[in-house]
Amino acid sequence: MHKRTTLENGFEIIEIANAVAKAKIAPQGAHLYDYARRGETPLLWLSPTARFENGKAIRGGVPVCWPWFGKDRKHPERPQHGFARTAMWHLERIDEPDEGTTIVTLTLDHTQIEQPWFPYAFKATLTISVGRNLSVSLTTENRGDEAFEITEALHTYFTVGDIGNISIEGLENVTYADNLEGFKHKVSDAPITVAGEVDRVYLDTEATVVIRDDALERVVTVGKSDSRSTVVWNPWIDKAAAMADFADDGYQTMVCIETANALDNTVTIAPGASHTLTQTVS
Ligand code: TA6
Repeated sequence: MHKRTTLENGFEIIEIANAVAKAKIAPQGAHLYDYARRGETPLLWLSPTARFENGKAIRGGVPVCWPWFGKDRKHPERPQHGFARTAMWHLERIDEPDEGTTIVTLTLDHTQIEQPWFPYAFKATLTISVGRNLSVSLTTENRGDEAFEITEALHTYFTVGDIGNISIEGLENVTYADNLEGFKHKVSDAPITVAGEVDRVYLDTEATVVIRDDALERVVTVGKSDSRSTVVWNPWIDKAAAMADFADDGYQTMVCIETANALDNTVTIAPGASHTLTQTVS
């Protein structure tokens, strides 16, 4: 089952429900912002103060950072994390191959959006598979006659029971750029625990990440393909308080594990070629 709704302010949402799970997606940004298996605590975190307004990225779920990740240091005037997450994507199709699987496909191409930053012929496709597991794929096609370079992230916000009671495994001994210290490179041989602001881009890693959530008594596995970077972020107290759409205490029940190609891990796409980044959560 799926239903399209327009909120009073004109913001569109798509609600998905099948035998095993439910989800909500905004065509703006192809933004999956709610997913839960039936009867379970939602997998994705959504700020209670998130805004559902045209032109504003929803604070939570899976923002699509594309065709660049983060701040563009060469062009500081550009929107952070690219323009895809506030663009209106086209709902291409919804397939229900079986009673427990719903596949939603949305597209954004260069003819659908006026923007001065990425002067190429492109088509981006986001495919969301809602079932017992959640899979999100972002495909970039180069439809022009010159190569272009992107960075990207599926900037996924995960719900946790208590940020002080989780450990994140899989990135031990992987070099990361610490955004809290000018992207200085560091490494640790221990699972990640969070007791303050964390903002790290782990580089040159294809590793599966596991969030061990003792409070919710669950283990969330984040697998990926064609992704060389994994971003781990928690804003902690001050940064959470500084964001109007991020509930002040929201940092206590979320962590971002982002499947990405970021910083040094850029992706060059030749004319006529395509590249697909996939995050699979179970
Ligand atoms: O992914 C981590 C990060 O780059 C942080 O530095 C922080 O800026 C976060 O993304 C959220 O960015 P946003 O533009 O969504 O507020």
